[in-house]
Amino acid sequence: MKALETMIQNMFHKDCAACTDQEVYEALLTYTKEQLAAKGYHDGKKKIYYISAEFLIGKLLSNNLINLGIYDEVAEFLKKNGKSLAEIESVEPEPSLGNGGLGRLAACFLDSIATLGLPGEGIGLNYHLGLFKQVFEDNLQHEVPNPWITPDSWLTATDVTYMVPFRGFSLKSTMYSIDVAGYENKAIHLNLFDIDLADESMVHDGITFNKKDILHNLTLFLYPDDSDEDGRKLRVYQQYFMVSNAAQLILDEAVSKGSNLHDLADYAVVQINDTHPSMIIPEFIRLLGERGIDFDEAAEIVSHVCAYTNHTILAEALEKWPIHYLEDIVPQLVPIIRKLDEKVKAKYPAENLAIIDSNNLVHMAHMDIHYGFSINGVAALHTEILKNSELHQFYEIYPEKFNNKTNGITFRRWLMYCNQPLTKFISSLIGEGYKKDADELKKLLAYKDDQKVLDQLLEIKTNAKKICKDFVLENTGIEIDENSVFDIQIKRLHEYKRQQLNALYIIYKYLEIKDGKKPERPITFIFGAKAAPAYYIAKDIIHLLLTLETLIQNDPDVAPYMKLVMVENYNVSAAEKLIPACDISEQISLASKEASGTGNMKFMLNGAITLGTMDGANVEISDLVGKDNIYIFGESSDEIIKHYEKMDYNSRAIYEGDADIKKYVDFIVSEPMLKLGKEEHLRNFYNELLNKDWFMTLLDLKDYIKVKDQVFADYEDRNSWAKKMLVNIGEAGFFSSDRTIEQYNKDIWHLN
Ligand code: OAK
Repeated sequence: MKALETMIQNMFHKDCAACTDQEVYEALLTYTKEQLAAKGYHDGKKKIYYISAEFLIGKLLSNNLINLGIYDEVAEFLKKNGKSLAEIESVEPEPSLGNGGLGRLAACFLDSIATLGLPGEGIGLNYHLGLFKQVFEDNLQHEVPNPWITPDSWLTATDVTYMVPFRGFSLKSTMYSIDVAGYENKAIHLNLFDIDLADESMVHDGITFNKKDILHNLTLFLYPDDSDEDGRKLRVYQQYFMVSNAAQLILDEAVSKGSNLHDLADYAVVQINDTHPSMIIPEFIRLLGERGIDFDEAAEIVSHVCAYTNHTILAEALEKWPIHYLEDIVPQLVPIIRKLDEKVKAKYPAENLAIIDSNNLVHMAHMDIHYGFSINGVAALHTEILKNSELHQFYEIYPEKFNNKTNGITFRRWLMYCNQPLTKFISSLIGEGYKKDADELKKLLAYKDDQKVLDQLLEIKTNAKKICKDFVLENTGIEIDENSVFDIQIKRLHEYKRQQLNALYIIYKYLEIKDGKKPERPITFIFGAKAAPAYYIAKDIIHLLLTLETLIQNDPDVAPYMKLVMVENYNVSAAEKLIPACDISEQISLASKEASGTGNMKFMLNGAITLGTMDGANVEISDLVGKDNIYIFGESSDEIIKHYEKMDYNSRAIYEGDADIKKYVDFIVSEPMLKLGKEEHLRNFYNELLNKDWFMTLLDLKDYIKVKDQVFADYEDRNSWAKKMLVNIGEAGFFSSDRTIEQYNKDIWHLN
């Protein structure tokens, strides 16, 4: 640590012990960046370019130290100087470059690409104010900017710049680079493009700004509000800016390595992360045209370079842009897209295969499937649903393009960093091999009947709950009990994820306690979720949860037996605090709707037991751990798909036919709730449940209550619960993103 000591002296002319946490952080940042650069970067003839609108990378200091193998040494050095690494970390701002699963997956993938030594990089945008920061006021979500770029940050400006042409003007870009360290390996780059004139000062009243001022607003926010046309057009501007930069960079790199561009596929493979980057297909064709390659050949070349991942079957998330938007913004792409569409129509005239449909909407996913060589879903069930229903018409013509890549998570962040006591314990039992070969976690299964091991697992969990308790107190002001059961649902707020189902269980439990039926042990329900700013029902559900939080907290009959806490501004750092402490992992989406889920994997790895539907990767978790080690409820995806086909779901009939359900639903607009909450929001949601309930909350409510009560009962047999925990951890190896990336490479990318 001599070099670090010298660096601190040189930067601040004093010893580490005399520095502020901010100063130590800045020194560590510089030191770590130098260490990463000194290790070097993976390179090779062919490279994977992972293009994504989101990279939810989380704080980087500790992760980099772990991957560089110097975490313990640095922590020790700081301790000797009276500092704590944990406190220094709190100075680091969390980059707000993502929204949910797709963005966090991209971050885990970069970690694994670097760890496995594959030549690759991530390409995205440098949003100055991120998604948004969530603040609660009067039990409502408000959005404010989430600035994260400081003078000293992980971003390094490069001299790479391009011109990106739009109708009427061009924008100059600058590329910024973040190093992503491989675990005990070299690094790769995450390259983020930005405009030079971004003007944060135009933002007022929360996250409002002039959506037309593209020269200054282009890289302010991720997912700007698209409830009006200006917002939707801004998204198109962003997407084209991202992919035009990416395509120019990729072509330049290939040429610099000796490509004649006819052989581009020998130099580059592009993974299109959902449809936000889909315009890279026509953009490549345009740029290849400028470099002398005719249309048909360019289309052929691109078809060997681009692969597409689908992350959702929700219709509203499948992007379709009106062709006139593209004419207004990127007219140079329109003749190319029309030609691509004509080629398709000449061969496959069916409307549901068209790129441009009869309403003049451009279906981005359709373009990806026709002109990419691979399409994958992100969990086994999800891929089957794509093949058999959502994209069935494409599967019939291109069966060879379809493949599954079940998601994964990086164990460096989601175990070795966030749960160091558990990591040490696992290493003491089975050695360190699992850190590079996650399958070795299976060795833990040999300890299933080892009393001491089971006791220690429970103790590690209780200690994690104590740490989490401090975090929750600081975040919410509510004191929770580490001896209560921690039941956690953390994910974006969406009706299909059914936080409202959990809320109805909480109402049921509240009324039971009021009736004198107290739970064996207090329960702590923890939520964390942001709602998209223009998604009003999601915001009503947040209001419902926060109102219930207050109601319970204020009720002396109930508060000793249960608590509800909703963490404000849920993000990666919060997840790192909550996941190690979880007993029950809530994965309760309406079957068929959650493409995979990755929180489910993080919880499992940290010894939580899943309570879920047979949806997304829950199905694979269930297959691995067996039915004694998971709690499944609700109708199957086949049954749900049939309800949608037959349109036979009627929530009001369920409500009217079941006095209990009626009681819980009515409670939402009962006197005690209306006294604390806002009638407009509570009624809005109540009416939604009764008149629509598009994601079938009431369908599964009774079964959910029954199974969840069983979970709480089983929790009391501490020994058998500890066994379940051990099995879950032992079987989690399959969900390492190293496995996922190996499969992408073997089946799609074919890098050396
Ligand atoms: C975000 C924007 C558009 C389309 C999809 C998303 C998204 O985040 N999808 C999520 O991707 C995760 C990673 O594959 C999955 O685990 C989640 O199930 C899915 O909702």
